[in-house]
Parts: sequence; structure tokens; C-alpha cells
Amino acid sequence: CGSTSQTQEGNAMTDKTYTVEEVRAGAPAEAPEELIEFVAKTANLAKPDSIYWADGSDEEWDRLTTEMVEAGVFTRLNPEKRPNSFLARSLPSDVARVESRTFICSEKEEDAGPTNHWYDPVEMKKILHEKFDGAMRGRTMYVVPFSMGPLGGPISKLGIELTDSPYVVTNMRIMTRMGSKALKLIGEGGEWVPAVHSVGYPLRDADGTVREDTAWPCNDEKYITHFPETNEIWSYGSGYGGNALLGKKCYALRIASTMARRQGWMAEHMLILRLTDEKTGKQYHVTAAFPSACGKTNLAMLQPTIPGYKVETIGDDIAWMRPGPDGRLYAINPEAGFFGVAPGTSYDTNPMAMDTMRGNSIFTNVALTDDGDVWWEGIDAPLPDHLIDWTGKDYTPADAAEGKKAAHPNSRFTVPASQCPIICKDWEAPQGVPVDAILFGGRRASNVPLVAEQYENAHGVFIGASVASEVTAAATDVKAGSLRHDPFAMLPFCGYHMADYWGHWLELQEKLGDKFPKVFQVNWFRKGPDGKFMWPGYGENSRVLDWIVRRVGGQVDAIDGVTGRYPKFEDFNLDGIDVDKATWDALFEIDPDAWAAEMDETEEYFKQFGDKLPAKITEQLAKFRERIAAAKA
Ligand code: GTP
Ligand code: SPV
Ligand code: MN
Repeated sequence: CGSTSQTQEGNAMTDKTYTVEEVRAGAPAEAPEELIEFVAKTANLAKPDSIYWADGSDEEWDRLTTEMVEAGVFTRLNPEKRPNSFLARSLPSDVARVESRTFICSEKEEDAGPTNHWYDPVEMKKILHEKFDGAMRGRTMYVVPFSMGPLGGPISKLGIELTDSPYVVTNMRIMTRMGSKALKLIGEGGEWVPAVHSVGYPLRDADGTVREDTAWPCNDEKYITHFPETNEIWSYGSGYGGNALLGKKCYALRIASTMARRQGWMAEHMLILRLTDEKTGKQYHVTAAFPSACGKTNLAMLQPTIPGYKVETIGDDIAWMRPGPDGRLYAINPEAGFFGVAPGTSYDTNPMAMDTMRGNSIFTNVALTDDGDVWWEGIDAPLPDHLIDWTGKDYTPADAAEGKKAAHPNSRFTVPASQCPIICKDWEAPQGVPVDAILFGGRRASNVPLVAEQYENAHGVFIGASVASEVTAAATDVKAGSLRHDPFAMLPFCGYHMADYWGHWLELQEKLGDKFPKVFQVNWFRKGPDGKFMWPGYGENSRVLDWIVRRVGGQVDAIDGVTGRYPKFEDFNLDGIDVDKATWDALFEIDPDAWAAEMDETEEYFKQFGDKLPAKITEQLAKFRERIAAAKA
């Protein structure tokens, strides 16, 4: 990608070296010595032309976004329709996370486990040293201080991302608490995680060859690497989402999950919502883990269709949970924004997300309308006669007829959480909110019923461990549509051995006992013989939440079944929707043979974890088979 040429210029093209004194002279006063040294060391390796310390101010946002508009990286959207908002288009080779290039570099291979790509940390550091050598030539290296979680909160954590991408800086400003305040906490001695990122597209090589910049610089070779023992992140070659916004998956899930294991807490791929029963005023907090692009943002912003309930959003992707002084589990959202899937989002499916993105937003890989607004498949507006599609080309209904998409299926909006009309007033409570129930789900066209409650705590872990889901567009290198195991929706995000992670859950359950939240399995995606979803989903999922909180409150009975405990038809609120008894029965139908086959396959899957597979998981598998046998009898 891009063209190169030899340059005649002399001095301006030589690499700068950065002394610690020089870096300190250009840094804010709060920056501590070890940070200055880290910045200098990285700069001397990556060889940027300049270093810039991000402060997170409005002025800085205006300057960076304007510079990116001038450089053709951003398109400014129509200020009347979408004020202070921008569109970016990536290269087709850089549209989602790359799981095959994501590495856990623990000292021992067995600590990464069979579901991660492991690499020897010393060897990986050698590779990274080569890749980062001169990687930022011709560019600015931005120093981005950030906090995951409310500034100064007891569960929050600090980081520094060094990046050569202004696109990343502006996205980090939305997604994290970024800038001077985070730096001040670091200066006061707060521990921080170093995270180094380069798009891997230097504008000059060591031999003086120059390269024109492009609207989406990146490199065909990508490395998304994590060093759990030393809490370091190095990411090379991609500018997209979880590959590049290092506070998100790299820190808040992969590195944080290893910290959480050591320190007795949990870092999970979960939304957090508050459900208020308006009659009693009672509040429930629910967290839910669904694989990527399986409906976390939708559920987090749910508009209940049944009367008497209100949902408020706390988080849509990541939850950090910790036992509180009262022995309950408390959750915070470590993020400050939503990086949500655009296609399928509309006033119909997710009105609160639509309202959240009315301004101050970045859109990546959606289509552009002739009047300077955004469009994607499934948005409320009908397909216009003309668009610019996500690749920057003209797009007309004829393209749609050929099955081409105007927006990439993993196109996303980056929006401040504070703009969500139903953001919970306690969403930034530093100590978090007490969790009443934990949901696991996935896209399952068959077998898995609408909702099932755990029999006992260990069964809850078994439910999480056996999540399988149809693959979505959120990763580029996994075959979309195929069914794969995605335990706890953490397959691409667990920073250590998956079976040790299950063991960690079992330990926390033992520690908290009855106070550990009950686990429920949900599935909005079961299909009928006509290939259509049997459950209306979206706002109607409030009916499932209603049953769940009534179970948590002990107000309603349940029926013991194969996968768990199910609602009684007469207890479940189906008023006003077109779900008859036959559909209900189909939603809860259990085919013992299909489940026997699924458990055989699950047992095979579990075999790869060897000795580390907790005995309690094996016991739960045996109990599951007893229930299948009883159902057959
Ligand atoms: P990541 O941000 O990738 O972690 O994903 P997410 O889980 O937040 O995904 P998101 O909420 O953006 O999922 C969007 C997809 O799920 C869209 O295709 C929606 O149409 C679909 N979806 C969400 N809720 C429902 C539902 O209740 N029923 C059906 N059928 N589809 C749903
Ligand atoms: C996911 O894939 O689960 C996401 C998007 O939330 S990304 O941040 O790109 O990983
Ligand atoms: Mn996610």
C-alpha cells in the first residue's frame, strides 16, 4: 500500500534521538521519571519526528480532528445533522480484530492455554524490537494517559498508550478517561500499564526512502501482543478497534483478567444494566456476557415493552467485578464510551444508541449520504439513490441488488457513554453496583432455550464454559456463521489458560457462596423451521429480565429441565405479543438426542484442557447427562 521514492533531502530526514532531558522538557510537569524514561526509550526505538502529550481537552480534540479532516483521514459530517462528528474509512485489510495475530506471551506456554496463541516473551520482544525500529519515522508519537474506570476509583486502573495514530488518540478520548487528569494520578504514584501501538507505516525508511501517507495507514503484518507477567501491551500493524484502542480488549480484558486472577476479582466481556421495578422502586443490576456482535449493546440500552420496568445503562462491553465489604459482587464499567456495531442499529432496534450518537461521535466504515450524514444496512432511513460506501466508492440501489453492503458488517460508532439518554446516574460510581444476576448467551439457531436458570453455582460456571455461538463479523479471520465454542464470550479475550479461568470463577463462587449472583442462560436467536427467529427479541427481552428478577427475588417457581430451570408458561408475561403456546413450546423444546450429541462434542472440546479442567466441570457434565437420560426415560 502506498508509493515510495528516494529523497535528496539531507538533515531533515535524519533520525532524531531523544535524551531523557529533552523528553522531560517537552512533558507536563506531572509526568513521573519512569514514564519519561519509557517515552524516551520507545521514541528512540520507533524514531518519530516529534512527541506530543495528549491532555484530553476540547481544544486538542478540535485541533486533531481538524488536522485529520485536512489530511483526508476524517470526513466531517454535516454539522447540522451530526455536529462535531466524523467518518473514517479503513482499508479492507483492516476492518476488525485479528485473532490469529493476537498473542499471549507468558513465560510458560501452559499459562496461555490451548485457546490462545502463545509466543515466548523473549522471542516476541525480539520480533517487536525489529518491527518497532523506525516504525514511527515521519510521524508524531502521541503520549496518551488514560484511566480505565472512574478517575481515582478503587477498582480503576491507569495506563499510557504510545501511538502514532491520531485516529486512535481521538477514539481513546471517547472510550477512556483520557488526558491530564489521568496523568496527574500517574504522577501521584498510581500504577500504570504501558501500551505501545504503531500502525506500522513509517513515512520514511532508514535509507531515506519516503512514503506518502494514506487515509488509513496500516501494515499487512500484524502483532497484537500481551505480556501478562510484566503487564505490557505492544500492538503493531492495525489501526482498528480492539487491535489499536489498547485500553479496551488488550488492557481491560486480556491483561486485566490476569491481574484479576492474581488479585481475586474478575474482568469480563459483559454489559451492565440497572433494571428498576417501578412499582416497588427495587433496583436490580444485571451483567451479561454475549460473544462479539451478539447483542450486548442492545440489551444494555433495552427499552422495556412491558409496563412497570425501567432500564438504565451502565456499560455495554466490559465489566470489572469485585467482592465488596458485604460479600456481594460489585461491577464497574471500565470504559467511558461505546464502540458499537452500526449495521442493524435503528430507532426500531436500539433508539437509545441512535440518540447517543447524535453528535461528538466517530463513525468507522459506515456509508456516507449525499447530505453528509451516515447510513448503514438496517438503519431507519430507506436506501438512498446514492451513497459513498465504506470503501469510498459510489453506491446505488443496483449495488444493493447485487448483495454488496454499503457499510461494512463490522462498521462501528464511537460515542461518549455520557450522551446515552438512559445512562444510569450511578454509572461512574467508583465502588460499582451490586450484581443480582449474570446472563450468558450466544447466537444459537437450535437447541438452546430462551432462558434457563442454573441449578447451583458450579452449574452456572458450566453454563458459561459451554457457550457456543455462530461467528459474527467482529473478527476478520474466523469463518462467519460457523458455530464455535466461545466460553464466557471470552475466547478471544482471556489472558490466561481458559480452564484456570474457570477455576478462578469457581473459587470466587466458593468464597461468596449464596451471595454470588445466579447465572442464567439466554438465547434470543433460536430459529423455527421457516428459518426465522422465533423470539421477537430487542425490547421484548424485558420479558425475560422480568422473569429473571422475579426468580432472583424468589417470587416465582420454575420447572426443572435438562439445561436448567425454565419458566412456567403461566408465570411468564406474554401479554401483547404474538407468541402462542406452540411457539413457546418450540422455544423451550429439548431434543435429548441433540443434547446428548452436544454434550459429547462439549466433552471432546473440554479434553484439550487436560488436567486443568476443574473436577466440578466434569461433575456438571455428568449431571447434565443424567438429566438427559431422565428426559429420555
Ligand atoms: P461487541 O461490541 O462486538 O462486543 O458486540 P455486542 O454484543 O455489543 O453487539 P451488538 O449489541 O452491537 O449486536 C448487534 C447485533 O445483534 C445486531 O445484528 C443486532 O441486530 C443483533 N441483536 C441484538 N439483540 C437482538 C435480539 O434480541 N434479537 C435478535 N434477533 N438480534 C439481536
Ligand atoms: C468485540 O469484538 O467484542 C468488540 C469490538 O467489542 S473490538 O473492540 O474491536 O474488539
Ligand atoms: Mn466486545
